Amino acid sequence: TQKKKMSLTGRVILGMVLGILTGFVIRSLFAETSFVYEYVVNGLFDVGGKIFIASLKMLVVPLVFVSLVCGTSSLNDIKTLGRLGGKTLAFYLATTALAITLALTMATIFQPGTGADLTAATSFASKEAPSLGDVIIGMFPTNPISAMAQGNTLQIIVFAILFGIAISAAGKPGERISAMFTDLNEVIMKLVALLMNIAPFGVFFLMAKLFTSLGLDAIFNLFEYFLVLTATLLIHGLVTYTAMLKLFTGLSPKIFLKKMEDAIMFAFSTASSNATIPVTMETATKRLGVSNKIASFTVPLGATINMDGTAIMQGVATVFIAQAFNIDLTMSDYLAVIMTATLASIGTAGVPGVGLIMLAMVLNQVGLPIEGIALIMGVDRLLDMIRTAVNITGDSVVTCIVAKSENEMDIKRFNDPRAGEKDE
Ligand code: DAS
Repeated sequence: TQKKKMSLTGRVILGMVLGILTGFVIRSLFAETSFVYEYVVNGLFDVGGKIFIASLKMLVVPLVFVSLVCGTSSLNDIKTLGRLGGKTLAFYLATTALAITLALTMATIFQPGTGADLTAATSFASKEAPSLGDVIIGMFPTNPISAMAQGNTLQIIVFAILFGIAISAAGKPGERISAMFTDLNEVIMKLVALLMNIAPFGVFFLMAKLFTSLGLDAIFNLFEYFLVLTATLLIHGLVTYTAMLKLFTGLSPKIFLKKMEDAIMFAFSTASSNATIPVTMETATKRLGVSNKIASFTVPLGATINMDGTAIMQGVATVFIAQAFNIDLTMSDYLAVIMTATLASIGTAGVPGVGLIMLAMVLNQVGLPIEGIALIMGVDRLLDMIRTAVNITGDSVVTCIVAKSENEMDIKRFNDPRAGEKDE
């Protein structure tokens, strides 16, 4: 008999661990000018990692569009759509506000910035926070093809919803188009499954490259910031989400977290909620048992507007920077931070490092020096990876809550530990 092969999750973990070790070994054995860096680190690892990220991103636009058209064309009335949208938005905003409040509380209690050393100050450009009006106007595409070409998720979502509604209203022609989209969706999901097979290698390349250059020394200098932030991210990921899932759905948080493994690892190694959309979608529909109708809407929307981990970083970082510069924050500053960070996260795509740019807006809002960002930039990459994992876990919790409340969840599938697992 044939020996059973390792599951995909097992292989991805293996790729990640081997990658991290390889990175460390290369870093300690070879000089940056050596041929190993030239051909292996900046050659093989770089190329392999970039191809992996590109292949994930390649799937995002067709997947979001096709699955959402399928989802909305099977909703037979606008009322359902409105209710679904309202509920999803309310949960996304509430979890983000909760996340940032937790972050502000933790940072105020543990004071990571008191006595911090301010030597790193360099200049950092800030952008104005967009107004809510601009964000809403920006959601409507003038040209759907250009929205797709630019990968503007919110605009794609709006177009797909309108297109889906038109399909369900168009009678016979609508039915034919709808059948075609259903088939197309199957094919794209198959493509996701195929590409997941290269993930262990992709993750290996990304980790190996990153860990040859990751400034771990910086972590020692900013140890308290790092610790408070990581602890807050973990508390939110493990306690807040678990409690919410239990409270609103009665489902087992343990099964939920176990099934999230792949998506969490993808988010961690790519540091991009957007690039992780295909995996989050697969996890939600195939493993957690959420219907495509719900997941096709909540997952891409969440990857774009719901960033709890990022909000947590911004909360802790704001208090840290205020403490480091000896500036007192008032209660209204705290409220301003909660508002700005929650609003700024809408309309900003889930890509690596974007949280730092948004942080500049938050600092601006409460009059803190933008240079503060330079203090924490050195450790941001690793934290970006952790907070992205929290971001997509938040999207998935809300996805389950909305699905359960709409009776769009296959509980049997959720509870089946093998559902959707690939170990061929
Ligand atoms: N990396 C992010 C994400 O994709 C956002 C951030 O920079 O915080 O979720």
